[in-house]
Amino acid sequence: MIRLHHSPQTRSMRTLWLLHELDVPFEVLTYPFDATLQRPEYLAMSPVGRVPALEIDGEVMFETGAIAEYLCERFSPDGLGRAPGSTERMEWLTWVHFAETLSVHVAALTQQHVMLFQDEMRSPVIMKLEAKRLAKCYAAVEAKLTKGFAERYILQGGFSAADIGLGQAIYMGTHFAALDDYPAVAEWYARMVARPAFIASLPAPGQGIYDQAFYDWRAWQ
Ligand SMILES: N[C@@H](CCC(=O)N[C@@H](CS)C(=O)NCC(=O)O)C(=O)O
Repeated sequence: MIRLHHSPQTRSMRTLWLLHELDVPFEVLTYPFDATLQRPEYLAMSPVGRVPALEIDGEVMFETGAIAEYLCERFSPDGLGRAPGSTERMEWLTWVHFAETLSVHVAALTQQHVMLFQDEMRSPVIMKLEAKRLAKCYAAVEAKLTKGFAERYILQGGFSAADIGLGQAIYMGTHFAALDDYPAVAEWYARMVARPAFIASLPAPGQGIYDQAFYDWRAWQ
């Protein structure tokens, strides 16, 4: 039995998208993105109250990167995963986990723009800095996608969990930094968000944490 503990439009969407792509049976428990995640019963699964948590075969995992590694090893070692010893293994691990480097900037921007209820706590300086650091991550993905061969996916060998991790992180990132200066990323991203499994992982109307398509630090200057 696989059960995903999920809050819409958060990192748990990355695991939800992966589960849909893996086409394995699973259920989803959806939580509001609030103090519900600090209840003892949730903390018993995720010790600092973060989403996702994943119940699988009587055990519980947290951390999207670890979950991606484990699920791919189990269900798609040479499809969405790259098995130990395979030529793309090192690259796969690198880019699966690079999603988290993007996500820390998205999390800081989400806190600044969306989660702080007192305007005096917001800092346009932090907003600008984090948006620029996020765009620097886009530049790294742009360089990867244009690295000497016409890649359709993050890895030359084809669509993998690296596309899912980065696609979800960039989906969140587009709320704060546009893809206009990154044409290869924009072209790849358009294909990622057209995938049925991505669409199936989107929040139901009114359920996400963002009520704007784009949050501009300049609005707070
Ligand atoms: N590195 C963790 C980060 C998980 C994480 O921080 N999730 C956020 C949602 S995107 C969360 O649950 N935040 C709640 C909080 O900060 O209290 C992962 O990749 O799973």
